[in-house]
Amino acid sequence: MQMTFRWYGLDDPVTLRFIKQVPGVTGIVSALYDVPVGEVWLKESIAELKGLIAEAGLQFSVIESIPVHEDIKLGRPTRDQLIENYCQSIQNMGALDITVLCYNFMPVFDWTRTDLAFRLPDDSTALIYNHDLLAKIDLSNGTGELPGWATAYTADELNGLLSAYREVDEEQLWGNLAYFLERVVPVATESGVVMGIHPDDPPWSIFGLPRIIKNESALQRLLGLVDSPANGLTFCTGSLGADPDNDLPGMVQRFGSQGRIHFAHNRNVKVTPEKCFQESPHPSAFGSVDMRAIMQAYREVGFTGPMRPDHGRMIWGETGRPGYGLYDRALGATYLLGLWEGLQHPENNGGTDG
Ligand SMILES: [Mn+2]
Repeated sequence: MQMTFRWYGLDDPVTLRFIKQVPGVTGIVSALYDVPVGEVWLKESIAELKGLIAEAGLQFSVIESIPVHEDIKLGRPTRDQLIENYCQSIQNMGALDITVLCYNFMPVFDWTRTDLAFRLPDDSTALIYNHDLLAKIDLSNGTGELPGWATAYTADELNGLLSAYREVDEEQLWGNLAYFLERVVPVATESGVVMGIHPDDPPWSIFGLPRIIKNESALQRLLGLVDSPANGLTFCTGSLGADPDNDLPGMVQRFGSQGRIHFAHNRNVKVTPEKCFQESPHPSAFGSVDMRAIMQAYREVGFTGPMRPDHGRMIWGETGRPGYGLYDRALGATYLLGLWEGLQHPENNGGTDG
């Protein structure tokens, strides 16, 4: 297992130098944030980012994410050119030996929350989600009321997308995902890249939009769309863990032993009443996710891929990008590495890898 950390580029208040100081973190998860969705990620631009990361003594381990254009998810005729561009981006990352690609297939919005800075009794702040409150958000004037998405879409763009998706049900979305993967996965395989789909966050429909990557049977179906090792998962315990019916350690066992988990996102959520949750500190005791059992499962399947602490709270007065401060994520990385070390099989003789 390689411990990694997400970094948002030169604008990120959490610098590569700070990340390098977190014990045991050797890999970076990043992306090009200035390429319009659908355009090719140029090899030179990816190489420049890789160079910055290498200068800091870190490895560019994962691209999270190359966004999938809405026209691909909607199955519009323009998708073929967009898929061709996507393939070119994959070839470019593969040529630079960046071998893990995280992506998602969520219509319009990926992660959604109802408060990005909910104050907890200890004065830290966390992201929370309340399904009833979300349902009350008015999108008729655009995304202004949706935390984290205020400027993402104008009213016209959003209305256009929402009405286009009214014609796409879950089965059609599955069909459009299959169409995409049938074309992209062979290119990934040739390029030495493995793909990991990120589950839907939260793992249920929002605003009437179809959502399909939400539980074990969906993940199994996804793997069967193109039965190739390059077609795999980003296993996010925070996203899947919002639904208490998901057996997370069992899923790590079953998908990990098939060699299909390519990237691990470890995050804890405290699931409050149905379809409500609050992001909590990484250790098992603070949320509904049994992190020890999950790490045990990763140990048992011999997981060798990248892992990262996922969102953290804001603590110690830190300000910055919600969920992506330095301190709580660093505590998360240290906790996960501690579990990993403690769960080492005695016959492994104390090595830190494997
Ligand atoms: Mn995640």
